[in-house]
Amino acid sequence: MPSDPIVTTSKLLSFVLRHRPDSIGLQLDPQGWADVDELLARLRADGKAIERTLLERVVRENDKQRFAFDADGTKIRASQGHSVEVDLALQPQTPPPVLYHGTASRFLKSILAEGLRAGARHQVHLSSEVQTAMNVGMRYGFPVVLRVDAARMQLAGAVFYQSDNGVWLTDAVAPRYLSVMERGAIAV
Ligand code: HQG
Repeated sequence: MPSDPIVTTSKLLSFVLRHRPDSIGLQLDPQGWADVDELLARLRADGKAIERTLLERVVRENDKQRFAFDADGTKIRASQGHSVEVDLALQPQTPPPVLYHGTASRFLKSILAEGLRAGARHQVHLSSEVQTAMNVGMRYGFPVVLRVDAARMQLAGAVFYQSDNGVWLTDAVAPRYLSVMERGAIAV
């Protein structure tokens, strides 16, 4: 099956804009923005040329809206998921009372003992939708969905942010705020 250029370009941009801008000699500004002209030129110089129209389609049509242009369209950044140091300058927000985290069953024991940790990314990724969490969990194996008591966490002082593409972010989730959702309770 021929690969979808939107998907392959999205993966390339995730690699460069979230994890390894240095791999093409690119520097992100402190908020994670890259100059669009420079990004295209450096990709081209690295043998990974993409057309500007394709870049625009990826920003517009990407299934999770992973990338965003700035107001005048001269800069681009990943909306979340970075491992490089960036300050997305997100404002703290009140989350819905319940959020969800999808994971693989083999991680469950460790998560229930230690809580959710950010790992390589800056923060723990949570969703307001069970289905989205389920899809995230399926990437690593047999999916399990955890219910996160965001209301109680916030009362206890936890700070939540929402990325431009709607992902809820927080530093960590302690085990006492987690419960495993019964499969019967998940309408898929
Ligand atoms: C797990 C994708 C053991 C955690 C997705 C997850 C999402 C633990 C994995 C976004 C743990 C980290 C983020 C602990 C957490 N013990 N395992 N104490 N705490 N974990 O990929 O949340 O396609 O860094 O459950 O759709 O899976 O990239 O995070 O399984 O939105 O745009 O450690 O990435 O979006 O994995 O996914 P990840 P995630 P993109």
